[in-house]
Amino acid sequence: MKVSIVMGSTSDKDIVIKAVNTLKDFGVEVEWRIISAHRTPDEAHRFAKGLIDNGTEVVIACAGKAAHLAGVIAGITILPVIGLPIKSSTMDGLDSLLSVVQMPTGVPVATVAINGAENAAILAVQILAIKYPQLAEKLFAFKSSMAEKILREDRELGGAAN
Ligand code: RP5
Repeated sequence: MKVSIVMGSTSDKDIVIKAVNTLKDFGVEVEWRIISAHRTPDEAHRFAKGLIDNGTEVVIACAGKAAHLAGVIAGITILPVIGLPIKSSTMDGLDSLLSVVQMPTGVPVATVAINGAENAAILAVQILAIKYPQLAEKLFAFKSSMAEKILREDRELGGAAN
């Protein structure tokens, strides 16, 4: 089980590392690369064309500003592509979000929230869990622990769960 993460710039790394760590927590093999749709377009094409041969099953593409990386990769590969819009300095990430999510019919990019790196990773795990039962087990445990945490916090607050 393998996820390839690609980001447009080294400046995306502080956000993207959260997706890498979440995937590792689930025991998923991760490859991460810096490839720009604009600055290294040939490499972006080579990367997208080689994904299936290198064993990748899901792609997470992360970029900010005019964030075309996820769309370019989704235009080349048949693998599911999750788009992670990175918050930019000038428009709070709305530019990135719209660039990632507004794909033409026939070329979907499953877009998560601005800077939603953990959710990008969890969505990738959910896709992989269709094929790998051990990941489904981990997701059930993950959901239970989230629920337990909220119930505990509610109890501590003196809420109805008491
Ligand atoms: C995008 O442009 C990158 O994904 C990054 O979020 C944004 C800015 O890149 P830098 O100018 O910081 O390298 O391609």
